[in-house]
Amino acid sequence: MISLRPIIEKFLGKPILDQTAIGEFILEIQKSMLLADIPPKVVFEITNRLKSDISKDRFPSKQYIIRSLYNILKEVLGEPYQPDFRPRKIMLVGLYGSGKTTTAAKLWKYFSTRGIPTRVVSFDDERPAGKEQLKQLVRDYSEVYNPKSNEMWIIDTPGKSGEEQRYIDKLKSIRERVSPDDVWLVIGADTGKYAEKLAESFKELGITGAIITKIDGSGKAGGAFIAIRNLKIPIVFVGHGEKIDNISPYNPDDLLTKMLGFINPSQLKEVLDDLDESLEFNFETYLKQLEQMRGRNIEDILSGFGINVNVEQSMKMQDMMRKFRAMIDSMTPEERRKPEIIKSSDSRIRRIAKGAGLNELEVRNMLNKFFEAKRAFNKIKNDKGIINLLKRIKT
Ligand SMILES: Nc1nc2c(ncn2[C@@H]2O[C@H](COP(=O)(O)OP(=O)(O)O)[C@@H](O)[C@H]2O)c(=O)[nH]1
Ligand SMILES: [Mg+2]
Repeated sequence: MISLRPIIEKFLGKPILDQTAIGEFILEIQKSMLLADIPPKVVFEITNRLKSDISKDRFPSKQYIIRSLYNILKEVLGEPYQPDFRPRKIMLVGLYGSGKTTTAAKLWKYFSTRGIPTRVVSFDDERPAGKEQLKQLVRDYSEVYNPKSNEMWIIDTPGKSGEEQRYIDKLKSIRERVSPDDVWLVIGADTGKYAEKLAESFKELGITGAIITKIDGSGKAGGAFIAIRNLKIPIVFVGHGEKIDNISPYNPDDLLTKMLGFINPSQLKEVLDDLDESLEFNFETYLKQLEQMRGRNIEDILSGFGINVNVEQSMKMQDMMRKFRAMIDSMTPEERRKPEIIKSSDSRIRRIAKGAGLNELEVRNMLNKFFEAKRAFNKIKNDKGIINLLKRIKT
């Protein structure tokens, strides 16, 4: 199963959130989704929506971006399935080997252990072994189908072998005999994005739901889910192992959790909230941001934030950044973490000025700019510390 967690962590670790960082994040998400066999059309829909969400906020924070991705994926993955326990006739169809017979047995177990009398019948006359397989797995195998019965029925069918149209016609004639309430398409997770084409080829049968099997063994599971969701076919159950109780009603939250690599949505929330708190504004975080800006053009970085500067302003900024660096280099680790202690100490200011090759007035001025930026930062609580500072240098 695809996990976007490494990409998200890398993104969260970026000291500066500019257009380059956002662009790189989106590109990596795209790449990872395409590799997980999510249909390209859907991948671009997701990232285009993300881009448009981001552009709605002039200064989007990392939290805002991750939450937006979370919400978009949640919408794409659709609603959880609430099993219907009224007696129904459920016909399973799907390719040979997709897991129909196994799923028939699993559904029998699922319903009968919940007190719903359930019978299983097989219309698979092409593979007599399939009937034997079922008889071994379920207690209530029925040799004959009784359309008038008031029980739940699970109807197994042959898989595709031979020519396409002959196969579909055969399923249609079974469908007529059975008159099912539901026709569920069983799809192996390894089908990935081809699940979409596959589902189209079964359309004539009036598919009312899809079951995705073998999600335990496929890196393409995300692709199959999203391809089916994209066709607006409800996903009803999910098979996650060879054992008879390895089946669960579809729950997009589980899937989302796996995709994002967090244990559950509330853990994701915790991670984001922690991040809010960890956004300390001090010279240590500053230094990290300065490191990231090294060798890059200030004008480019700022224009990514919608701030335009002229050559003169840009030179003034470069000069200030250089002085800030020299100042931070002359600070003790404690001073970097707690800039407040410098402000009230003439001897510290003197020492830092000397170490940085600046005069004391310059150090005081720069400290003032720093605290101004910090106040603004605390008000909006985003992570553009250094950008805030640059804005202040500009004027
Ligand atoms: N790992 C795993 N294997 C599965 C799952 N569902 C079915 N299988 C295996 O897939 C193979 C084909 O299953 P079967 O039910 O015979 O497919 P059918 O041809 O569609 O009836 C069997 O070896 C099953 O044990 C699943 O959810 N996980
Ligand atoms: Mg079978």
